[in-house]
Amino acid sequence: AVPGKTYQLDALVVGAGFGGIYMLHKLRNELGLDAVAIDRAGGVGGTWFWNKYPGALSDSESFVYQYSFDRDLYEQTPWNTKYVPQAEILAYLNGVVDRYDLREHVRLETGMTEAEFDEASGTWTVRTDRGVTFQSRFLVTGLGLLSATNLPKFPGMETFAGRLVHTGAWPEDLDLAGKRVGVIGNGSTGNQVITATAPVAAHLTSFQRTPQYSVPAGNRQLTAQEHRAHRENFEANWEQVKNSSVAMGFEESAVPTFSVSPQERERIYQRTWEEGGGFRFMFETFSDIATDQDANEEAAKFIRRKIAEIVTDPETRRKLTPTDLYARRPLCDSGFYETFNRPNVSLVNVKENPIESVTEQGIVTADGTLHELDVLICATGFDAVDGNYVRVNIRGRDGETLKEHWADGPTSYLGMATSGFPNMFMILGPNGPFTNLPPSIETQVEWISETISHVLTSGTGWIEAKSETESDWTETCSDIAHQTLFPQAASWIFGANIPGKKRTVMFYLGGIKQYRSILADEASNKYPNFATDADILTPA
Ligand code: NA7
Repeated sequence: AVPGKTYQLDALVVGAGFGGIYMLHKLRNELGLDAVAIDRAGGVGGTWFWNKYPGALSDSESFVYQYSFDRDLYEQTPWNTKYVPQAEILAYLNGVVDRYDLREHVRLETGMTEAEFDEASGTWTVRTDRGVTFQSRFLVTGLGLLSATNLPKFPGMETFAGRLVHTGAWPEDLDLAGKRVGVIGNGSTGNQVITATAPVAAHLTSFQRTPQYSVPAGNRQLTAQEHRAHRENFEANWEQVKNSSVAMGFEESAVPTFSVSPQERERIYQRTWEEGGGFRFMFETFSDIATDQDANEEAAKFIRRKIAEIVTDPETRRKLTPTDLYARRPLCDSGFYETFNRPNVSLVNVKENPIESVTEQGIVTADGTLHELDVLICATGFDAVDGNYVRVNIRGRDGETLKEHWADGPTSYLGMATSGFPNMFMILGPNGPFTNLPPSIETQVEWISETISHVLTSGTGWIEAKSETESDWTETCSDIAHQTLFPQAASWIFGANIPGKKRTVMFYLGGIKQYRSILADEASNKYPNFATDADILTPA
């Protein structure tokens, strides 16, 4: 691509992760469109390109953490562990790019800076930080749900003489062996990076604001028999996934917590604890952990008892034990609580003893202690879901930016379309399904592809979600979310992790089965909730 030049396309895909790669394949190889993908990263893979921190692992089980659209690809994927480490997922995605001859159609180190829709020509103009401009009829964004990094601001941070890194932009040259390492954050990422780093670091200090509930992941080699069964049961397994709620490859429980005896309850928790899996513990044990306060507390108590059994030092145990609801994104680990029994690991509760400043040598806490560090790792999460959308200027039909459109919180129809932004489709946009992501990504990409095909064949110039439909969908998502306990816990799922960010509902918690059926209805009824250019431009 030549800087200063404008390229004409049928479709531009922004982002080359799980979503963008499949989208590009659909647009080019199935619809035969002139389509290109751009990505700000130096390689394809999205999340799995950026998050190269030690211990990075998908905690959806490997047999469902893949594409399902190509059975041969599935047969050939050599994953033999229950969960897949980052490097293997990245290699897989690179393999997919080559398998479908997509590499020459991906422009790397090319970030979208601005996009603007022109009503007269019915095209998007997308400018990039490379000076290259694209003009395209369709714009599909797969900017990443968890991609815009959140870096906390502590006084003096810029004076730190060691390495300061965020897990979501991990430098490949960083060796933690023998280093004094500090980790701020203990969500899914912090949990993994702490557990993997403690055995190699000279000393690790974990700075925790809110203790978390975590259960064992139970990662292990799959037996040859399991591996074969996943392949032989391909159709049945994916059918199950697509007709479930969280798309994790197991049947969600229909049994309420207090419908069984205390002994039976304990047996079910214990069985799942031994098998492993955060989503399994929350959704496969009992049906009401995420919706009923008492059921939630019962599950939380079990995990607290486990923490008490694992952690030997009483003060450390106290700091590690959560007392609030078990209603954030469920975590699982490979020995997280055990890590705090190591002599080279210490724990600071930053609610009790806040970080006052960062100096050349390390972190100073309120009690006056200087925690000397060679490396400071921020596992502090992301400006999730809409973060990457409001960091660039995306200007729709009326000149309104998406940021302005979302001033009261991000909205969409189906997590993919938003009114005033014609022929633009988001993969994992706000108010999409909350699931194991590859099945939802596939669902969305396939629907977007079908919708683009509909626009191409229907004689329409462009379509966009109707404004009232968008309001209804937002309300639906909010109603469903408020039937659960999730909104009561401060987490990224509701935008509660970013200082100053408005707390809103950002997911459709109705499950993938229901979601897929709504999508199918929309398409088979010829898009009743979308308006066309003719509807909008022709005066009544
Ligand atoms: P999360 O889940 O948002 O966790 C971020 C962690 O960082 C969490 O422990 C936060 O504490 C902590 N944090 C954030 N800002 C600060 C400040 N300023 N001071 C101290 N501690 C802070 O991000 P992850 O990367 O772990 O996981 C995101 C998703 O990626 C995950 O759910 C998976 O789906 C994959 P808090 O709990 O807010 O008190």
